[in-house]
Amino acid sequence: MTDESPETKLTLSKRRWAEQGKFLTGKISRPDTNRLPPGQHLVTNWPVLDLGQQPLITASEWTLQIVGGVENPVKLDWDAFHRLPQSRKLSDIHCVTTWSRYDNRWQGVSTHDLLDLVMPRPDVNFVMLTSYVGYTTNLPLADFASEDGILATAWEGQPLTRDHGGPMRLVIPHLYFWNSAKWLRRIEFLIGDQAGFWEKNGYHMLGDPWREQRYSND
Ligand SMILES: Nc1nc2c(c(=O)[nH]1)N[C@H]1C(S)=C(S)[C@@H](COP(=O)(O)O)O[C@H]1N2
Ligand SMILES: [Mo]
Repeated sequence: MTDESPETKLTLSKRRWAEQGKFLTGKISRPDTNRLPPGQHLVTNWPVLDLGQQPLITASEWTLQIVGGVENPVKLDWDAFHRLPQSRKLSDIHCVTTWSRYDNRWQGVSTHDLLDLVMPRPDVNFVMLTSYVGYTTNLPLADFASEDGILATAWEGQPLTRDHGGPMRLVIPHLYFWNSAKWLRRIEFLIGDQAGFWEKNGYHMLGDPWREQRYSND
């Protein structure tokens, strides 16, 4: 038989993503030297920081919506999210208010595996994250795709507590922690950068702790 089986749009998209995705993911990870970024001090507790409103979202009402420039936009409920590959990551937290916390054990879905599911289009280069209660934060797609990036549902073997963003939060450990949206509900894939909540209010558009990118004019 010389007849080619018809390729579905999704198959073609997956092939293209496989080509493009390998250039995107895994390039950014924490440095081996200077583990503590400049101007930071270590804490052993885990402070709670947010704008004060901590939404109560049960697993049964929780959803994660993926929108914007992707081949496969999805809305995942709790069960669908847990059918995705589950990963573990070990990473440090660096908050712009100068505390850092080493060796946090996370479980959840790696941002890499989420990208493999939704397949951003080739021209997408930024993401906007939106939480329940409206908090937003923006970051480059390449940083979202870092090998340490995880959509975390557990910390130190326990379900993520409500005050730390449970049932699910983002963790992008190589950027200041304001980029790691708690109670994450929506990820939008964008062409071009847009400012999220703190980025509109004076924080840096990226927030690299090793370059002390705290404020927008730094
Ligand atoms: N939804 C939401 N996510 C958020 C915030 C927030 O106010 N709302 N604050 C950010 C900031 S500035 C920090 S330092 C971390 C704090 O996370 P923690 O309370 O688990 O330490 O959450 C980030 N994610
Ligand atoms: Mo922060």
